[in-house]
Parts: sequence; C-alpha cells; structure tokens
Amino acid sequence: MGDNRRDFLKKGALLGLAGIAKGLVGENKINQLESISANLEEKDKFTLLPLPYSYNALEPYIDAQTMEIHYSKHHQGYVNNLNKIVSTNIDYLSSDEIKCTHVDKFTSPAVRNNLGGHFNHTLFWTLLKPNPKGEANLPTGKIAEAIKKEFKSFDDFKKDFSEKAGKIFGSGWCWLVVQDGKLKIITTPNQDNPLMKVQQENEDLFAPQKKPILALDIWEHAYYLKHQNKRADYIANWWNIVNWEMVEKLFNSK
Ligand code: MN3
Repeated sequence: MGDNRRDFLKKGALLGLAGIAKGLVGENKINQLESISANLEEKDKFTLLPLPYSYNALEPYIDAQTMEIHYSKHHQGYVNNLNKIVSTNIDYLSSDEIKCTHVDKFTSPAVRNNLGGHFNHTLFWTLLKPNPKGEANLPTGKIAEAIKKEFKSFDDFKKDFSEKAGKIFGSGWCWLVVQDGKLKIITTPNQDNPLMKVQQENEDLFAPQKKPILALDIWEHAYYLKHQNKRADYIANWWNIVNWEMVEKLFNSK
C-alpha cells in the first residue's frame, strides 16, 4: 500500500465500500470512510465482491433470476468496463485515481457511468437482506430516531421516499443521505450518485458533501422480470428487505 493511499485512508474522505462489503460486520472499516479503490489491493483492478447472500435469498420480494442477471451481467459489466478503462489508459490513469468525487475531472462519460454503476450496486447489495418469514422490517436505534425527527414518522418517510423514487423519469437512483447532520431524500439520474460533484437538478454543486446511507436502484433491469412496468410494486416489496442494520452503521460512521 503506497503512502498516498495510506494517507488517504486515514483521512477517510470517501465512503468505504471495501469495508462495508467485505465484512458486513466490519465496524472498524465502516467507521473509516475510504475510497472505493481500497478494494483494489495492489492490482489496479476493480473487483466484483461476492454477494452476501444467494440469488434466491431475497424472494419473494426480488426473484432469483433478476438478482442473477443484475449482479452477474449488469454489475459485472460496469466492473469490466472500468478495468478496460484502467488498462487502456495505464500511462496516466490508475484505479486509485478513479473515485466518485473526482468524476467531474474525466471528460469521458464512461468513467462517470461505470464507476457510478460499480459503486452504487456494491452499496445496494449490502443494503439488502433476506426476510424469508416476511417479518415487519423497521429501523431501530439512532437512525430510527433521526428519521422520526426529520420526517415526523417512519410511515411519512416511507411515503416520501417511495413517491420520489416512483417519480424518477427513466433510469436512476433514490437515496437517503446525511448532509450537514441532517437526513435528506434525493434522486440521481443514470448511475450518478450523491458523492459526485456533478450538476444535478435542484442541487447546489457546492453544497456540503452528502453521505449516502440508503440506496434504491430504479433502473428497469432491477424489477422488470418480476414486476414488468409496475415500479410501485417493486418499491413496496423492497421495503421488506432493507438492511436497516447496515443503514444504521453507515449513519453512525464518520
Ligand atoms: Mn442496477
């Protein structure tokens, strides 16, 4: 590990997917916000981390076939494209330099699209968990208190989030973020995410950084096989498998 990267990890400037995805446990890592590149080890390669559950584990809310295609084709595709970018631009581009907060530095939209695709999905998988018995799935702890404080009640939050997700035109993502210590629901188009300093509708480019703690993929590939055009059904199903423990960990992380 080079000094630069070590410094960077120490500073903990960015969301640490390595820690999050590697050890759904890894609080010590999660407490350190670090770069997505931390999971690259020394190989200058982006890596598709293993899913923390089997393809059919999220049924009946998300079906096995959708999970398999989504993970092994779509997400793998973003990873392959990133590695292609790194290997064909090796003279001036290392994977360490490709970070969500830097995408505005790259003229090629391929970096923004594929890095967003990789980052967003890595986060998305960790924010899902099986719920085979269909038990009530509600946040607890500090995140539950914060949601109540910001949105009056969990039901009000759920309604607001579902509406915003439902209204995304075309493909995009719906997020719960922490900004200046406050919770906020935002949406992004395509594979953009809240860490990117790119101009978004109704967003101040120079506003304080937003930390994503909950993510919902609103691309049709996330739900079309099971729900066809009924996006609202997909969103309603998704609430049953939100991994609130992970949301809480991200919320509490510095
Ligand atoms: Mn997707």
